[in-house]
Amino acid sequence: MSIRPLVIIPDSKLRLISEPVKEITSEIRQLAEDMLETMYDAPGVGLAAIQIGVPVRMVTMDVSKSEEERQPMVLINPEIVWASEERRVYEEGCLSIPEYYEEVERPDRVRFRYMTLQGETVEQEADGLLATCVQHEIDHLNGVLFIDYLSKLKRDRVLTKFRKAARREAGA
Ligand code: K1U
Ligand code: ZN
Repeated sequence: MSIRPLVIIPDSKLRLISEPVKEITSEIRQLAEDMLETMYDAPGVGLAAIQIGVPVRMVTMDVSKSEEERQPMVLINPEIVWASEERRVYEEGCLSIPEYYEEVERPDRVRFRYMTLQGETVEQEADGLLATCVQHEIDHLNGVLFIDYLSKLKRDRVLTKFRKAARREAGA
């Protein structure tokens, strides 16, 4: 297992459409382990493979409370199959946009389908943080970031800040 470096905006990899996983190989199992380790280390409640630079449709999540036992989830080729009309606002963060949090409105409840590492297809309904998180992670697989839901003014402000930081780091 290893902790992999996180891809940070404005890296263009974050805008890629990730490819479906065709077969569950030892590389895919290794990737899942590394994603979980990287997510717990960050710490975060979710991670998409592209956030460690791998453009495949894989997500890890754990929305258990800190005092509870860990509940790691590995989602292969996840998709939203139903979303409620009712919407709710949640303050979101993103490991690819460190220390920036903003309110985003999304469907309140969703039903999602995915394959497990054992090759089983699962359908599950979610509300609360799990619903928000799975939508945020599936967006990553389609090159969408939560800042895309904000006003142009807010998005440009955060992009400018991270572009400047990237330039400073490249020059250092
Ligand atoms: O995909 C990511 O960038 C991970 C992101 C997921 C997410 C969080 C909140 C709302 C929607 C999606 C994070 O995990 S950001 C970090 C975070 O929220 C957190 C960190 C430690 C403890 C609890 C939450
Ligand atoms: Zn994110």
